Amino acid sequence: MRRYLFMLVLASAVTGYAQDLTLNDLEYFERQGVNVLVFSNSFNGGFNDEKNSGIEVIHHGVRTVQGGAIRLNNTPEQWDLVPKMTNRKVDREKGSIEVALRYDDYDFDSRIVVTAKGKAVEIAVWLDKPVPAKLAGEAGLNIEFLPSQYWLKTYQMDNRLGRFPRYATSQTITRPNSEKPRQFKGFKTYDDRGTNRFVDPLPLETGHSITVATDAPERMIRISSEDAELKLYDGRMLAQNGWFVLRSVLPAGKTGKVVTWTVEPHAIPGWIREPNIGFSQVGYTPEQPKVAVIELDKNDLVQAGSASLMRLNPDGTTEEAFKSDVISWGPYYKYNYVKFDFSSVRQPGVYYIQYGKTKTNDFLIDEHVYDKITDATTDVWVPIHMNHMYVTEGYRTWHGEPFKEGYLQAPESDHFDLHRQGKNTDTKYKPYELIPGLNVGGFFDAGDFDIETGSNINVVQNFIRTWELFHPKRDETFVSQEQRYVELHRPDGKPDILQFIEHGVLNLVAQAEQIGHMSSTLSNSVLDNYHHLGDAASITDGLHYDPSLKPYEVSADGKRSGTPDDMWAFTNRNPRLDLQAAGVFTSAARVLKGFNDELADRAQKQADRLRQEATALQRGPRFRRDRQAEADNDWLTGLGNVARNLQTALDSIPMKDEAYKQKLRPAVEKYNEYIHSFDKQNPYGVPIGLGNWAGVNAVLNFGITVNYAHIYYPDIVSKDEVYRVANWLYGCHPYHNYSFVAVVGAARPKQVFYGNNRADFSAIPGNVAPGLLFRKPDHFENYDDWPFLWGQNEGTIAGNTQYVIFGSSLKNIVAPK
Ligand SMILES: [Ca+2]
Ligand SMILES: [Ca+2]
Ligand SMILES: [Ca+2]
Repeated sequence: MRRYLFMLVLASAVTGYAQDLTLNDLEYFERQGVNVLVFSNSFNGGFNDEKNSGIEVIHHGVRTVQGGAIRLNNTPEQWDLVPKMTNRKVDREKGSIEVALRYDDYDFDSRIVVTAKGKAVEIAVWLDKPVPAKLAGEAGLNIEFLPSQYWLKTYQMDNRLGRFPRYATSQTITRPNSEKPRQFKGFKTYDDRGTNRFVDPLPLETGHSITVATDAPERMIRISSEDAELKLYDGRMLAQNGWFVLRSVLPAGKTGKVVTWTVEPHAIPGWIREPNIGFSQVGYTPEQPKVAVIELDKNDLVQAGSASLMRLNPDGTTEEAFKSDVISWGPYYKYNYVKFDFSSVRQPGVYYIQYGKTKTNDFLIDEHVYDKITDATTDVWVPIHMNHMYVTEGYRTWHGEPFKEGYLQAPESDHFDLHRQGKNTDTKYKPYELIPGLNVGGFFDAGDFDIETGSNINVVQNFIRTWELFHPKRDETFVSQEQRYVELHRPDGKPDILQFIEHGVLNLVAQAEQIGHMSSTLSNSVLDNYHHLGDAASITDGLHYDPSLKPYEVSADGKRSGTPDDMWAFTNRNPRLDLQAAGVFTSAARVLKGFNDELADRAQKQADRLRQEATALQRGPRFRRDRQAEADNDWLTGLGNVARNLQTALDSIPMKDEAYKQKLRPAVEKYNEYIHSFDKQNPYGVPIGLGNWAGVNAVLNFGITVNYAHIYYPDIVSKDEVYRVANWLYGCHPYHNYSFVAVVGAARPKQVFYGNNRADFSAIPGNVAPGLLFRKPDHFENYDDWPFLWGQNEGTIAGNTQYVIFGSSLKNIVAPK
């Protein structure tokens, strides 16, 4: 061992510092082409993907390996237990990072020490006490490989060759549930169909040394262990979002250094990431500013001082339309940025950008480029997300009518989708009792199928705002509430937006009428149908749950079953939510008058009642503090307040007089400062979020406010500003330059999204991705070959209808009617 180390030291001395992995200032191991992160991002449990944490490798710019940690399953799923990091220690002298991990549920502690050893890292597991008996044979050192970057590539385990399978087709066994480590909060991700056994994958390969991607230098990694057996698994056997897992089970009864791996990610000598030329895939109008942002590897020493705009002529020739020096913006996190301004080119045509050897795909300069930006969202994405309807398009049925059995009163419970039902139901219903009339209207939340009441309120609000300001009369959707039937691309003589408002209000009013107030959510009762992928109508069996029947048993009349799959209504009263609903009911009553008078009256009636009751409730001591906070909030002074509240103020302009509009001017001037502050914060000029849900909602809110501010105050907020968010959405952003809106974008929209068809590596047209997920300490990411991380790829009903407002307002500004 000592000799081996000596040789490594000698080798690194010969080949030079830059060739070895070293611990950098941001506390990760780095060499050109390889970053090894050790718990820069830690596990959270439950709702989080848990494919974003532990020991991770960013390999030639792509995060292809994560999940390095002590885990309790061969192929952990989202709700399997995760270790809590109780300590993290960086030792610069030794070039190591040590983390202490703990499973409270099993009183189980371990330590992982990762040490740079030349081009490799050593990962060592230390135990001060042996693995608890209950976890012997279950606890192991795991690491996970991104399937879309490894499938169809070869591997070699010891001397045996294999190929990572494109689809999960390995083997499994079943084991008694009693042997399964507990899942998060005691939830169960699987329905065992009464067998009392869980499925456990068998390894694809077993040995002591593996090289993955022997046929792809940019993905090749060698991992070996002398003291432990390596087992390779396919996590997709249990869950479509599973990764390939390499694992060594910790030995029972031992303490000290119990497992040691040597991990060497191959680096392509002198590798430099290809420049990412950010530009709007939708294209540009002749008059608008046109600035591409070029993202450069820090080792890329500005290979070209200039960039060119090339025009594709209709006779098949290509010519340089414009050339100019690029202008340095500077560093932002791990990359450097330069800008290429070709605003002076106004001639309509087909163009591409060339920077050094990098060429973009083509795009248009034309005054009509924004004409169709909302059509996919309003014609396809939104109607597909209409709940309680059969939805069809051409030859395809998107889903049958979901949840025919209706919704039960939720019992006291803690919920996997961040909801809670207290001991009191706050209703006249007993736990598990059917609340009639709720299976009508409403929109699926996102990639899941629940009705989030807050989001559904937002949807109706967003459509009302769109309608009242822009009156889009587009009719491409047939909606029959009577038949519970929706058909895409079949006009029915009614504006789709009004039908969407009606559909949202139908569910919200039913909640107010049947429950007496707003429910926080209508959601799944069991985790094993919450992660449903496929037709929404098959999530539940459509039969009323009858606990007197045995599970899976159906009553003689065929109307009831013993399967507890019915959805639940979470009914704890929240006066703030009731007030929000009352606000939207008042606006809806105004908009629906003459379209659906009966529903308009019902909405108004509930608005009045809810407002009165909620206001009375808020006088109670429970809510005194909120009221005080609101009163204290001097809501349109200071940059922060203006940024937060200007939109609400702008929304009421149509109802107010000229004096109000004048009074608002200083706030709009402040907002204009806020807009320009982003030019200094990052090279893209928009607010960029760093949370575990990438920031598209904040970006869209910003875009909407900029647009409205320009509409009402064009002398303060200039027209040039309204393109900031469009550029970002349609391709001018870090990591890649694809449009974040599914199918929208000239040549290269994103191709995979986290929608309910994500297992098909597909998208529902018009979906808007959350965007760039930030991984600490310095990495932005948006996978376009792996849909399953909701933080970067899931579109939501609130976000996508926000996009409709943004797009409608942009179209209106660019091409006023
Ligand atoms: Ca949800
Ligand atoms: Ca219609
Ligand atoms: Ca049922």
